[in-house]
Amino acid sequence: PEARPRVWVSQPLFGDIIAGLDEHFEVDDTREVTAWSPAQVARKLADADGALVTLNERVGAAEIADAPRLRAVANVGVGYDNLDVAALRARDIVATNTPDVLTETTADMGFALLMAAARRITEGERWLRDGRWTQWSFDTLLGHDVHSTTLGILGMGRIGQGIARRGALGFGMRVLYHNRSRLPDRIERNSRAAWVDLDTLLRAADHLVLVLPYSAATRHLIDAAALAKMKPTATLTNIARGGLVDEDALADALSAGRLAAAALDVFEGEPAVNPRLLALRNVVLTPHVGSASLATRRAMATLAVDNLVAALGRGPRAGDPPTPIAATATGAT
Ligand code: 8YV
Repeated sequence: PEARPRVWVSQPLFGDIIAGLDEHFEVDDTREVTAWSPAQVARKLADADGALVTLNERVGAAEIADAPRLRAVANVGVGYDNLDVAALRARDIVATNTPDVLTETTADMGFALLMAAARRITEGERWLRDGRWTQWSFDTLLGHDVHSTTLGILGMGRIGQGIARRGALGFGMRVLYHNRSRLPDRIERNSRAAWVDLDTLLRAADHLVLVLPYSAATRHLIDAAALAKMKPTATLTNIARGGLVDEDALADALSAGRLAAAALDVFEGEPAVNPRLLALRNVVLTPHVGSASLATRRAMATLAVDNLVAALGRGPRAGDPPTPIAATATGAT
């Protein structure tokens, strides 16, 4: 009989979900969280027909150069800057991601971070735990309002639209967004958001949220010049990719009082965090957990498994993975 296709699963996901691969494939799975080097990724892909990877694994031209059998790479995550989509496409390797299932959970987190930055929630908790609350006072930890202010959204995909709805419907905010292209009227209406150019967005936002894909074109989009346009009372929240922000310029703005606060779930060199950010009191820091609810992570793993099974020609949707990365996508940095 023909040998069963082999798939590599790069990180421990959920055992019961990954078990869904056993029916179709020889599975090389990973039991402990592992920082695979590019050479190790290449070695794992060398004899694999398919792979299920996370943002920890970069899959580019070098990693697939000696992977003659590879036909599908399923990314667990909606962002796929870890994949060189053009290099995969050139080899006819199908690439998939996990959109939709994480939209609302990640929008929740974006809003939580925005609120934490504006109302100094984590700063207050640190202050209290440090034993510094010895006397209530009227002016302790004065923050900035969220309700009835202007929400700016940079990158108006599904998650951006979810944040817009939360701001408009829940907090009475005026919502402005910037995107490469204006969205159709219907989506603008549903999100209660108006398109503005980037300059206007930076100048008008009381709370700016970054939810756009990371690529060579968006690297350090928020640099010193962009930050200089923002209000000194504004907050900046990043739930997309760390490399969108020049972190040293951000630290400069925050320490000089040219920006009120920031909330960051993602970092350019993560898991390392710029020490200048760690030293600031007006930054909320979380370890890339935007989509990290149990239900959503399970849905992401399930969708990635479904994609891989279908992309490798098995299961009820053989040949038709539910969420392929668009043929027009550029990806990869
Ligand atoms: C994932 C993310 O946890 O979806 C994304 O783009 O950043 C997170 O939801 C991550 O991609 C896991 O690989």
